[in-house]
Amino acid sequence: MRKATGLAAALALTTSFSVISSAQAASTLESVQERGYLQCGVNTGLPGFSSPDDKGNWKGMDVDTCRAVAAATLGDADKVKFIPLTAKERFTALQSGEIDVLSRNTTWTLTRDSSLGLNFAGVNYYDGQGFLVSKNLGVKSALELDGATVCIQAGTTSELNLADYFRQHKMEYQPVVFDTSDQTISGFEAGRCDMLTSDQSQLYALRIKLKKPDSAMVLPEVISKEPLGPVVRQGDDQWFNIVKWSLFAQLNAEEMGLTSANIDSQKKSDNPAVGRFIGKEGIKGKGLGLADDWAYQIVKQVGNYGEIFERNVGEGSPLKIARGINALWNQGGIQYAPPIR
Ligand SMILES: N[C@@H](CCC(=O)N[C@@H](CS)C(=O)NCC(=O)O)C(=O)O
Repeated sequence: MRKATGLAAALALTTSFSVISSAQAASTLESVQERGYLQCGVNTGLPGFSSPDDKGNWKGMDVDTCRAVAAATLGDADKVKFIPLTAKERFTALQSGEIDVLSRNTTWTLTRDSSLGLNFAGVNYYDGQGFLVSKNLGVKSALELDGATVCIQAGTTSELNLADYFRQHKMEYQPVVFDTSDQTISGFEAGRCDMLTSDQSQLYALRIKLKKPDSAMVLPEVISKEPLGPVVRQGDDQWFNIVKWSLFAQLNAEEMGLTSANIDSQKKSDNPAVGRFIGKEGIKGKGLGLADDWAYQIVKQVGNYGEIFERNVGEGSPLKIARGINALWNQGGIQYAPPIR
């Protein structure tokens, strides 16, 4: 037999090293369970989606997505370390492994889902980009905004959508770019721009931060599709599935009428679909590598999708956003989850 020399030997060595290292590399689930808590990347402060309350407890739809994943993987929704990230920082934090999942009002686009090495696990809120203007400006439509100065945040989908919209309508604008939403809304309040553009839900969230929320209004135009959802790194299908099914469990629970308040009493139900959901029968947790009660823990500790929506951004919140397209598919909306079976 010929002895491998030079390049061939080096190649053989590299190959065997990479085989060993990939066999030894812990999966995301293993790392989370060994560490004992989930590292979740969230917004620095966006009411309804992710912001700390007076006592420093993180609250919001995106925060609840993190809590659901912790309930499913660790059996405890409180075992989450929230890592606040700006729009510009968020993808690097995920790529570098600083966080296990990014849950930060992030729009699913082709570029982000492919060339960044990331995977979107689903949509926890269907949004669209809009405009916030001061009522003093006296405009009723975005089409009256030719020549406007626009407050906008760097590293967001909002930048390209704005450019496309103004170009398409042959209008001019001057962007005034900020790094965080606090700076953007302060800039707007200080009169640095005629209008602020962002996802519509965020406009409502930012408006309540103004000293006089009634002095500003959201224009009727919605200029883009912004499906917002949690993101994971490519290359760990099990983790991708766990985050994806943590969302689907919330939607299935709402569809089945399972709530945080009634799920315990459903343990005795002879409905087979309920039995599968709470882990009494069927595939149980095995397919995901989780405990059999993973979906039960999500609903018990965090709630179904409707409960999560209402308390954070709906009627039970200062934002009072209607369910709209975020209603379930059988209630006039487009939220739809594959079945747990
Ligand atoms: N959904 C859009 C926009 C997301 C975004 O970051 N929006 C800003 C606009 S207000 C924001 O949430 N900023 C909060 C912050 O960085 O503190 C995207 O994924 O690019």
